[in-house]
Amino acid sequence: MSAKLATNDLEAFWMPYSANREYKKAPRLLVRAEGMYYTTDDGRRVLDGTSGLWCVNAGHCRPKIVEAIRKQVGELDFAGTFQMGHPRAFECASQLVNVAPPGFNHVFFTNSGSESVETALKIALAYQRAKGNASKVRLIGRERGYHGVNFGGTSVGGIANNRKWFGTLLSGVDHLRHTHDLARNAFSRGEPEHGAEFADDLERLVTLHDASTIAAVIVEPVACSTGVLVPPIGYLKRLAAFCARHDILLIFDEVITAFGRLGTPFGADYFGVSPDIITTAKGITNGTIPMGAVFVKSKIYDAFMAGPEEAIDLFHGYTYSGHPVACAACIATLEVYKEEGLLTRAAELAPYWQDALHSLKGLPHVIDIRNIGLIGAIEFDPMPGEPMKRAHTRFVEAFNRGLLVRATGDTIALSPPLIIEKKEIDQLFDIFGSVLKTAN
Ligand code: PXG
Repeated sequence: MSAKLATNDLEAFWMPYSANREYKKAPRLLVRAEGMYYTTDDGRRVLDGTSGLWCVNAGHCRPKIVEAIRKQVGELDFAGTFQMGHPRAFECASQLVNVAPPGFNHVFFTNSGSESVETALKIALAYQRAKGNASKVRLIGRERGYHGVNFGGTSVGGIANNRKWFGTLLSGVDHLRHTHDLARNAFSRGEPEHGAEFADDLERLVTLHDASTIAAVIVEPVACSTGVLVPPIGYLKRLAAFCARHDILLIFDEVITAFGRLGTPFGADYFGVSPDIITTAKGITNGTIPMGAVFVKSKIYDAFMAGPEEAIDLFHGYTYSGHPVACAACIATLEVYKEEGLLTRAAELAPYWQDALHSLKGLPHVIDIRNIGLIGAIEFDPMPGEPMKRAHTRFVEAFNRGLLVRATGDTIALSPPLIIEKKEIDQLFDIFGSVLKTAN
């Protein structure tokens, strides 16, 4: 029998991606949120420098979204979408297609970024088979990539800590080299100048495995979880051209870059590259209700529509694919994005953001600063023998001084809600600058 715990006991909740024992000794608890700020359990206001976890793009507790959720859950709480339907799912998919890059006419709903990735990988494999390319079964990811935590995403992912505990993972997966090149690109503003040729690493993998065995390549346009690696100028175009030449599908994992983070609706728009499949989640509902969506072009959707009309075309889906409450949240979120011009607002703020961020150059232990759109990263030299500690101590200290940042490895990542004002950008860097001056 399990022990009876008081409801304020912290033991029962095994927190994800957390140092549970350390956290539970000195918990950081958030109890309310509005706009750019959280409120802690001891009544302090904390500026949200991370949009929650890269998801609250329009700021917290936006009344229009909250109201749409309230209304929907009281009207149609659940209806499945397997051989059934409800109007919100169709409306939501159409609205999403309207903001997606040209050609992405179809949407498959999931409940998270991880599920979007699994879905995209399975669609890629099934597409190749449907087209008669049954030998195209390999999947290519990239070192330092993050594609969620399920088995497919973990397999194509390239962050060692996320992989090494979990056995052999999927077979038939290989990885491109990563694009981080501190020696040539440190303190780049925006896209780094050097490294388009890293895309040629795909040629090595094609030579090794043969294109006839490769179904798809998956990359994040900007690799955020690993510490914000901005693609070198020309890199993504080169990768896309190579994929097209070899009939390899290109999947952009836009779980973070979709919905305005770079100053364009999608990352594909920003880089002027048209992949075949795009995965999304997070900002799709402004973080309010779990949801993900995989966007595909008609050539992919149509390939599944060639069999008998009464046959199921894709043997895949989740109980909650197109959940009515998530769809209502998404529709309201897209309205807020549109009304306030949030899908392009980061472009206006980016120069100010960039200058403010790069003013931290020269502070103790800072070895690189990277940025694109409303994303920033500050990399520190690691403490000898204690990887990740340098960023973690700065994250804790920033929180104590009223700022939420995200520590990943020896890097601090910043990604504030897209509603941020210049005075809040100043506030963010004032606090963080003071932390960097005093932390060890
Ligand atoms: N792909 C990408 C590119 C992501 O960034 C996922 C897939 C998985 O999404 P879900 O919804 O299953 O978590 C992500 C998630 C961080 C951080 O601090 C990043 C993510 C999640 C939590 C923290 O960098 N990215």
